[in-house]
Amino acid sequence: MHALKFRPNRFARTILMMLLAMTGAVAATAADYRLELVETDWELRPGLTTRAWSFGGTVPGTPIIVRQGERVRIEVINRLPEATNVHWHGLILPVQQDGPSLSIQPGTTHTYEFVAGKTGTYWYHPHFMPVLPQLDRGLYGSLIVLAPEDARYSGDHTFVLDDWLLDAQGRRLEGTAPGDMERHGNVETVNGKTGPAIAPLRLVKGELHKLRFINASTASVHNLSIQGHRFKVTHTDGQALALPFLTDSIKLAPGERIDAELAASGDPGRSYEIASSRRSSGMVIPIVYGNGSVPAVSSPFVTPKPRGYSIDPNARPDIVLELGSAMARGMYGHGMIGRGNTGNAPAMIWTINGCAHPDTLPIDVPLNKVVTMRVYDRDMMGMMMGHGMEHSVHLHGTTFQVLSINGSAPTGELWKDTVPIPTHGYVDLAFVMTNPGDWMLHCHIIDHEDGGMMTVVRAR
Ligand SMILES: [Cu+2]
Repeated sequence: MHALKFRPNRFARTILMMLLAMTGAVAATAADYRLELVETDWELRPGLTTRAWSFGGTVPGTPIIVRQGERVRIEVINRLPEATNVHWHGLILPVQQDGPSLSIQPGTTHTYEFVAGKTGTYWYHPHFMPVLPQLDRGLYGSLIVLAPEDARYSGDHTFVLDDWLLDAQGRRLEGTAPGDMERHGNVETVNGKTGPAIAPLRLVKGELHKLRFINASTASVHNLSIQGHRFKVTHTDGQALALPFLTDSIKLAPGERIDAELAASGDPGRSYEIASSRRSSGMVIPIVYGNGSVPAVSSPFVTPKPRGYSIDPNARPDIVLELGSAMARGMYGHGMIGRGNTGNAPAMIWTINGCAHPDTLPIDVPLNKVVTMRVYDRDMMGMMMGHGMEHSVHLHGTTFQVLSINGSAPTGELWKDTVPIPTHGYVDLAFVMTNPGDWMLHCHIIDHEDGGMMTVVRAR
């Protein structure tokens, strides 16, 4: 059935993919994966184990690493006590493969099948409402579509960032801390490990490594700083930047990804680290140098061809969305209460143009036409409560060009699938839907998504 049937371990697979990429072989390859959703006792660090839900027994779940143009077949076996589904965040797929409309019942199997399109750093997670109790228990994994040039880095490393709200025994604490409207953790993890259990990044002077960061947290923004080095940010949400830039700190809102190059320019023998601004929660990646050095590796980054839409910046956007919130009772007594509110959560609903999902109005867009959209943060409730959090808006089924943020165009073309909306500000976007279907648009702060900040873009 498949030209290449291979159920390899991660490393064998990566090497195979790199060889294929290097030789430029145009093989009709197929990738077969099997993701079994199971309850797992997961060790975050020695002495701290929690009961997680996982794709394949590990947190993050089985990494999916494929090549552009490869046929991907993923068998999903649900061994959890409740129904679920899987969304391939950032991939542009036929709507039946996108996830949210599916319900994979306990004890049943569903097979996704699609062709990997654009190269880049993506991820997967359930999109079954309410999403929070599933994603927040560890149900996520990376999905990498390798580019040929990726094989020329000295190393290619994926870091999936998350946070967990646990007691000292590792038991999951439900709800949110007093005064919080979103669920934030007290233990932060990199690839499912915290503090001293996080694997160091090992470098040799002269090398050039590719780092892929994925924020799988349901609400927390992660700010990472690096010592003694600089990141060269090359991709946002898997899309190559027209103008990569150097920085010593990066910020990822929920759902966002950043790819960066790291030139090993430090002193051999010295140690460095990449650390979160909340470093006491355990998110610290040590950087350890081996002995010796290699000739400096030059960047294989390929500057993308310009593909921006030509849009009159003074034209009115086709679609205007206003993000807001309200108290579920009292001020907002129309029964429009999001389904995700649980008994012990604050009685907030989160709205788009005044309505909470499933009562939000669908947005109709034509297929294969450029659509412009302005998204405002009008979260007055949040402002009154001193909240001021950036909603992280994700659109399924396409990547969009960020035209401007608070009226300022980015330096160089910027393409994303998830974008934070500045507090009381706005973002202008443009996109083309190439596949017909109902595509979700929602806040990737999962408390907000479950609490109503979601609608559907109907492409016909
Ligand atoms: Cu939000």
